[in-house]
Formats: sequence, structure tokens, C-alpha cells
Amino acid sequence: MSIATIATAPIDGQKPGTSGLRKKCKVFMGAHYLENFVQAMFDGIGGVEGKTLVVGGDGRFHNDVATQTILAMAAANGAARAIVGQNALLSTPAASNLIRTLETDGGVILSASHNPGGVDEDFGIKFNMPNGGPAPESVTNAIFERTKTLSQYRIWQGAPVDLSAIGVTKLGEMQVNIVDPVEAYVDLMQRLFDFPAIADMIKDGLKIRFDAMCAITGPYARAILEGALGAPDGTVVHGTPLPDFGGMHPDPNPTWAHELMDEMMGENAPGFGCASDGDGDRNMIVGPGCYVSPSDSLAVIAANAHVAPGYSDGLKGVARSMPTSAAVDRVAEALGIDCYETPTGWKFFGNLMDDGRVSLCGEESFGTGSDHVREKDGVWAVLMWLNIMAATGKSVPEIMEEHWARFGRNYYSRHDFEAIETEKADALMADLRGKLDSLKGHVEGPLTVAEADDYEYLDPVDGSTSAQQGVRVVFEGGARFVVRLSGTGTSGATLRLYLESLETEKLDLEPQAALMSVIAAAHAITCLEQHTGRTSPDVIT
Ligand code: VG1
Ligand code: CO
Repeated sequence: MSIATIATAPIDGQKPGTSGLRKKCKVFMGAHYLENFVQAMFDGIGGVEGKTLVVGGDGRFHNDVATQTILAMAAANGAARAIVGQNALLSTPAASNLIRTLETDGGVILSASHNPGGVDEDFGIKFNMPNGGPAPESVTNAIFERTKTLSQYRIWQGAPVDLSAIGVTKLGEMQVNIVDPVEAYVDLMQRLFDFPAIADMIKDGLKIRFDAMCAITGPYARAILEGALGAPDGTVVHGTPLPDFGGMHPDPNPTWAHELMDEMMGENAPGFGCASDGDGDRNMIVGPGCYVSPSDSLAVIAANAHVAPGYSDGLKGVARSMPTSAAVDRVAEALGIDCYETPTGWKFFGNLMDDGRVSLCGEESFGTGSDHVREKDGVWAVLMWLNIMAATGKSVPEIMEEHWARFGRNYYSRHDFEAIETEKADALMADLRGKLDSLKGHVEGPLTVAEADDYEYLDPVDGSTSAQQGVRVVFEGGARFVVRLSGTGTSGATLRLYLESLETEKLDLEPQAALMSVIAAAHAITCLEQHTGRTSPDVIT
């Protein structure tokens, strides 16, 4: 048993995207693929000698094997200690919490999040910083640069660690602490939310359905809802994490969480429905007959968070990703707090939270969270909604109606066009970028273009810039569409079209109908059909 230095050569394309490196599982299983990236990651953060790292993942196929590889490489690279979730499991927000509270030097999270799992599906890996948040672009760029020059990696060769036994063990010279993945997270939630009030509401008859989609949140939701809060067994469905997510696509949106949607739109709908994704950082909130769009959820939480004990002093400020609707902006205005706009991806919120500028962040892609960790947090969002319901005594539909009556309604939808040939998607973006300067004043049906640009972010904390973060076309009157290419897919290109219009009078329209002219204008201006041959989206959220 010894440390081996293995010769290798750079592997093309190991560039982290919106949230880490994601590829087909079989790519990760290829010779040296994971090892190369892990060594580049360790080198890219300045080495791991003497450091403490948190390691865990969402339980998808290859999670266990990959965890052993990472531990063996951490040991061989001189890490002092690894903190690992039992059976290599940790939800992304729980990993973020451990990284922060145990004052570690960061962590490695194994997940392809909302992408399907299994030997023929997706796998992913990312590095989180000592603040618990995803590595910023400066670090992911350094990691990518290192992948291009790597010639060897170090790995401990010996028996793997038994990850099923909670306790302390050793791998070479490195100490390995195997911890309960759920416990510390439940403690944190108990400090933020009014558990007795939520438990009373459940005792008084609120029926909840939590769809864990056979992914990581099952054990967390069971411990909290069915354990601490006293909801009946069976409240959590698809609650056992499976390596292939039971064939489910663990993306909590109306398309993929259709079982939950059917139940919530049906006659005997429970009072509250919710779902989370593969790694537990996303959430979908649904009331009986009432789907809450993520952008609206963010706005409702901004308006009501002060009812939860952890937020009773009010919010410092809020932030949303650029394609997320401006619903939260008007809440921030009413509250007199700052509202920041960032590119897509949670990594851009970290600086704002660390600097004490914001305490609530959200994305239109079913991501909401606060500065309790540095990742978005699905179970947190569910508990925040339950706390708001318990404190106000209102149902989801009542909360939404009152919210829109007070702030107006940003009709919003995202249309995804999946598995487009990369060249075609790139050509569409290039063409669109090429004509941005001439779009002002352009008339499309009832809409006139007021401004069009390619979003560039200037981080107000560290002064870094990120260019080409999505093309936005704003019409007179404030309606807009945004187009960008996904940075989390593993085959071809996914084009995301984000559509929005503000309405202060007609509050009960069907979103697709309310957005009809914006949709038509977006198709015409992007020449979507000419470029891609597509006329209708694969997924609508
Ligand atoms: C998508 C979402 C983005 C989210 C990211 C990671 O990225 O649009 O808002 O932060 O996934 O979410 P993209 O580049 O495919 O649009 V998760 O739940 O994968 O950690
Ligand atoms: Co996720």
C-alpha cells in the first residue's frame, strides 16, 4: 500500500460549465478521466496538502466509486482530513453547510444535479470553496488551464474506505470522518424556521406531498417532514435515493414532476405540493390547482421571509439571475432593500452574500436559497413556504393572489429547445449577436424593441467581469425575452428562451397566452425555425 504517481496526458474538453464538469457517465468512467480532472482541481486550488475537504454526492450511478477515487487522490496529495457523508451521500446544500460550519478548506461535490442518472446517463463533479459556494470563474478557469498541461496524478493504492460506517478511520495518512449526511442539516433548518408552528399546521390537517424523485432529498425530507414535523408516513414519495433515480428525470418542473402536478391539479389535491432535484438544491412549489413559478416564489419569499425566525430582522438585500423575472425587484423596491442582477449560476451570488449585501437569492430555474449556506436549497425553500403559510394562515393560491394584487404579475415562462446540433445553436447566437445594434426600434407585431444587448456582469465586490451571459431584447413597455445556451447539458446544445411581461390589471391569464406576442417576436427575431428547424419547445416551465 503506497502512493503511486501515474503518468497521464491532458484530456480535451474538461471545462467546467454553469455548475462544474458534467459529462456522460461513461466518459467519466474512461481511463484517467476523473483522475485527471481531480488532480487539475487540486492543483488549480493551490494543492490540498494539510487541508480538510468535504466529499459527497447525490448518490447517482458511479457516486460511490468516484468518491473512493477522490479520497485516494486526496490522501496521496497530502490532505489532512476528509469529511464524507455516509455511503458517499450529501445533498449539495448539506455539503455546503458542512464545508462552512466545520471550517474546512472546501469540498468536492459529485452531482449532475437535475440531469438523469445511470450508466448511460450523466455524471458531474465540482469544487466548492471554503465559504461553501461553487468555485468562481477565476478558479474554474485555473482548473481548466491545468487540465491542459497535466502529465501525472497521485493516488493512494490500497483498500478502499468502508463508507457505510459512521466514525473516524484512515486512508494512508489522511483521516476520514464519515458523518450522518442529514443530522447537521436538520439542526440548521430547525434554527431558521418555526418548526412548532409548522407542526401545528400539519396537525390541524394540512396535507403535504413531497416528491423526492428518487434522488438525494428523500432522507432529508423524511427526517424533517415525517420526523421532526410529524407529517404522516407517505408524505414523502419517491423517497429512497437510487443510482438511476428509478428512471426518473429528477428535475422538479411541471414536465418532469408530472406525477406531482397531476395530483396537485386533481380533485383531491393536498394543501401543499413540492419536489426537489437530483442533488437537492432545486425546488418546485405547487398549491392545489396553483403552480408557483420559481420567479414568483422568489418574490413571495422576499416579501414574507421576515415571518421565519431566522430572517426576523429582515433581508439585507436580494439577488436574482438575469433571466429570472423582475417580480422580486418590485418587492425589493417596496421593502427599500437592494436588488442585484447576476449571470446564470449560483456561483455569482457567493460574493454578494459573503460581502453582506444580500441574504436571499434566486433563479428562474427552480433555485432559491439564502445566506444560511452558499448553494441554492430545495428543502429550505419548502420549509420557508410552509413557515409563511403557518404564520399567515393562508393557502398557496391565497398567497399568490394577494401577492399579484399588491405587486402586479410578471407573466413568465421558459422554453427549452433541447439537443440542437451545436453548430446550429452557435450560428443562431452569432447571428443574433451580430444584429443587436440594429434592433432598436424594430417592430414585431404589437411590440417595438426598446433595447437589445449581450449581458455582461461586473461583480461589484471583486471587480471581475463575465461577458456574453445571454442576449436580452427588451420591448417598449417592459416585456422582454432572453436567449442563452445551457452550460449544464452533456449532448448537443440546449437553447433556453426566457419570456416575460408585466401585467398590473389582468392577473389571472394563462401564462402562455399572456406571453403570446413575446413568444412570436422571439421566434421571429432569433430566426429560430430557420436556424434549428424547431417550432415548439421540448420543455416549458
Ligand atoms: C441551469 C440553470 C441555472 C442553474 C444551473 C445549475 O444552468 O439554468 O440557473 O444554476 O442549471 O443548477 P444552464 O447553464 O443549463 O442554463 V443545478 O440544480 O444543476 O445545480
Ligand atoms: Co441541482
